[in-house]
Amino acid sequence: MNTNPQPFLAISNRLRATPFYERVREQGVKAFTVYNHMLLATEFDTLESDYWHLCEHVQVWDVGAERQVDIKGADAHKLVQWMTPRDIGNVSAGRCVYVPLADENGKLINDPVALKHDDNHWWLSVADSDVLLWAKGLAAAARLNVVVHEPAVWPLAVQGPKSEDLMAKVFGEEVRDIRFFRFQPMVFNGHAFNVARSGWSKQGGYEIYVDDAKLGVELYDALFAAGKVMQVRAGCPNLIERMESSLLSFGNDMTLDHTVIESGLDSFFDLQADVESLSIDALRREQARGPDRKLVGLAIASASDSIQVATDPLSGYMLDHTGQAIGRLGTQVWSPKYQHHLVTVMLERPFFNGHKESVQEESAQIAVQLLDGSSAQARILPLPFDFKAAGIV
Ligand code: THG
Repeated sequence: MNTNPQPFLAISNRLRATPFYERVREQGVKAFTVYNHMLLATEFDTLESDYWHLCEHVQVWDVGAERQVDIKGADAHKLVQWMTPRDIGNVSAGRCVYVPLADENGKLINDPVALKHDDNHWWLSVADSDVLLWAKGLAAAARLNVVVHEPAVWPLAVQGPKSEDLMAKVFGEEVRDIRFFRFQPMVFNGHAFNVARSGWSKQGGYEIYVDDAKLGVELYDALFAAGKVMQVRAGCPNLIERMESSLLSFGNDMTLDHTVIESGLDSFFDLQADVESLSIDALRREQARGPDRKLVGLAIASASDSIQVATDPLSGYMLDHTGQAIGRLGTQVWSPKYQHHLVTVMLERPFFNGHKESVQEESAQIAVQLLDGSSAQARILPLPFDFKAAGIV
């Protein structure tokens, strides 16, 4: 086996820093990933202690890698609707909306949160793929009256059960009135930042769209000063928490190769709505015939917190106990809360009958291969995980 020390990431200017990079380093970041050509922290103390802290206290996350694709002009609404099969006709200004973006075959491009400033001005707060280029290409080819660019904006997330109290100390009591997936300007040191009730955890929280680097660092420091009594810590999207909360990660759980329906993202909207969208016809055809694969959850009961499912190293597909590939592995992690190993997998059609109902059957089980050569029974569960319905809690 490999006895070399863990290789490290050579950081150059192509991996753009955020205004908070020095702070995050000082605060002891242990690992980064690359996201939208930027550094995104993945761990501070240990995955599990970061997780418990997030569930109990409050964390400030530098999620500046969640880039904004700014779309402005008379055709802005038209372009955003063209990119997503979700009907955005009724979205009002000041609202956030989760919008899968898909191509003419219904395959995913990205799964951003869209923020509507007004009819002629939208932000797509994107996951890890080059939506900027896709949007510019569509706009240029269709000769749309829009300007598409990536503004100097770095989201800062404040997440955890004490996030509301911390935000109220820094921005005033008014932040308590911001409802889920709404945003509004909130003033700090004389500058209005857009603040949304959102974030990539289910522990509650906000996202501040920092559009001034210098003031952003002052805000960062103010959050840590005010949060001291609440045991605030620097944090980041946490693998354990986001799996327990069934928050999907584009590139991990689903990719450019998978459709909106295969990824289960059609559950967020109605495919029958009348929309001018690039992917809608392909998606309706796929819905009628049933998808070829389906993203599902697996739960493996285990006494050990260190089991790992095996994959074929070339395809990345999980294997059943006979060595047969069952579907592409998404994510796997041990859940300390549910005492199960949680997995996402893009299960191929032979292993489900193409309809949602079949994977909801209580009895659906599959024997999967583990890294140590043994096998384990995995329960197939629909996403989002419902641990109560599954009898796990
Ligand atoms: N916040 C912002 N930008 C982002 C993310 C974010 N860009 C990248 C990535 N995360 C985009 N992906 C998601 C996935 C899920 C959610 C948000 C962004 C999410 N989902 C909720 C859920 O699944 O219950 C709510 C969805 C809804 O009600 O519509 O929040 O986190 N700025």
